[in-house]
Amino acid sequence: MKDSMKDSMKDSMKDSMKELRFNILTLFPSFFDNFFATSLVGRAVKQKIVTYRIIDIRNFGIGRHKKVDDYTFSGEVGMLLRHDVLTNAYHSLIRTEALERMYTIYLAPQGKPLDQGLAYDLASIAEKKSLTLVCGHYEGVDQRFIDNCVDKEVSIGDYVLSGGESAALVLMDAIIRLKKHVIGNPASLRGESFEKNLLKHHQYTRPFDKNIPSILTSGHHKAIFDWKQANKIAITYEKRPDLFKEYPISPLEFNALKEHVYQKFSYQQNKKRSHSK
Ligand code: 6GU
Repeated sequence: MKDSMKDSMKDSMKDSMKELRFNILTLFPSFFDNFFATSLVGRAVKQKIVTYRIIDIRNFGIGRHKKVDDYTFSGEVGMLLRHDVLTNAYHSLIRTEALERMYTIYLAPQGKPLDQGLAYDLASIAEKKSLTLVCGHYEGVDQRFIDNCVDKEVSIGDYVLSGGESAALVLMDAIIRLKKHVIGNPASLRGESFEKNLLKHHQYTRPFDKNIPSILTSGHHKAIFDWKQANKIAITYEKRPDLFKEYPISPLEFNALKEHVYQKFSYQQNKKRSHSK
């Protein structure tokens, strides 16, 4: 192999990291203990596929009382995390982490709503950079910290949380399970909920009884595949019309859906009729 080729391979290997690295800035370090010790994530940590550092913001607090927050200049009730305290906590990472290798996320209601697409985007950024998650508390953080240090603000939904920690758990879970080798069988990532904007189809396991759709035990792979597809579409149509609108339905699938809706409707009508007799 030519030396120049070796060099460019080395460069691209250097560019992508083997493990998924998280830095977490929080006032509640113990919040994360169970998360990193349990289940799929626990195993990934043991195997060093996931590594993490937790920075206790309190350690950077001011004075004898380690004060981390203060009143806003605009006079709202409630306190903000101080800019200098957060910045010092943040810069403590830079001793071991090159700034250009860090991607910083502030978890907050004003952020970009997390969905499976954003989880994939962040998982791909995490192939090259460590993800630093900043968990706010109180009324939020000083805007100067966001302007100077944050690459992206992320929200996990339209509701209010008391702090960013639970949001950070949600975000990390969604990202970690996309990392190679974390899920034993990567085929199980296929056909998941939200793939192509469809929810997952109904599933059954033992014990067997007559309420299990007979196609599923027929051994007829094409028929099972079609049933699953029709079932996903019907479930998405019923439960998440907002997602369904985004799905480019084919004429064949549309007919199957009409049939499904019609059957369900007649089933419900029959039930009503037999009750009223
Ligand atoms: Cl990411 N953080 C906080 N503090 N509240 C939220 C949120 C995040 N997402 C929705 N509400």
